[in-house]
Amino acid sequence: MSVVTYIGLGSNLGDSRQILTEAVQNLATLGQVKTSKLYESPPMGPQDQPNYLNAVVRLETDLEPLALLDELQRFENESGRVRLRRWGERTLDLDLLIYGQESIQNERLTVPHVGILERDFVVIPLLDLDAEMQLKGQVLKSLPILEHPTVTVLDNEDWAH
Ligand code: A4P
Ligand code: MG
Repeated sequence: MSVVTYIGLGSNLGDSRQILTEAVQNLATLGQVKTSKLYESPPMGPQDQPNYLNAVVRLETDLEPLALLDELQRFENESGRVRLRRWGERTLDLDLLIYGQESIQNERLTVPHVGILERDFVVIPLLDLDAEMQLKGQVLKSLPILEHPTVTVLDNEDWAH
């Protein structure tokens, strides 16, 4: 039985566009994928780091949550992941944002991912993939953070092809 999941992609070190393109190709080995537009966003957290490229992928997969997390972490490591500090610069960050309708809480995984509703660089690409999406009883397109977005669009949904 396949489940609809959403994966958040971020990079602000190295050739971020190439790194995210390869991440989409890797995710496509796990099931059917659809990509959001490609965005640039100012850093959340320490400000003395480069802007991020961000996107979200909708992935339909048969993998269980922890098996999916294993794959995401393998892709991070294979991209030569460098991560210097919490909320700091990194070559590739893959977050499991949403897994079907499930709420998951264990030592390796919190789903839905914490902070989705406060991060326009996550909410805006999610809305590309599902304009009517709701999460934790919130209609995403009505969130106040969308009134003054900090992200800019770099490319349309075809960016990874
Ligand atoms: N983990 C728990 N739940 C999840 C989940 N749903 N998906 C655990 C993925 N991992 C999850 O992750 C640390 C641990 O979280 C993992 O071992 C996993 O078991 P990490 O990626 O090594 O740590 P991190 O990313 O440095 O920390 P954190 O708190 O996950 O940071 P975020 O929330 O990922 O934020 N600014 C902009 N503009 N764009 C960004 O993309 N990203 C970050 C990182 C900071 N600032 C940003 C951006
Ligand atoms: Mg992370």
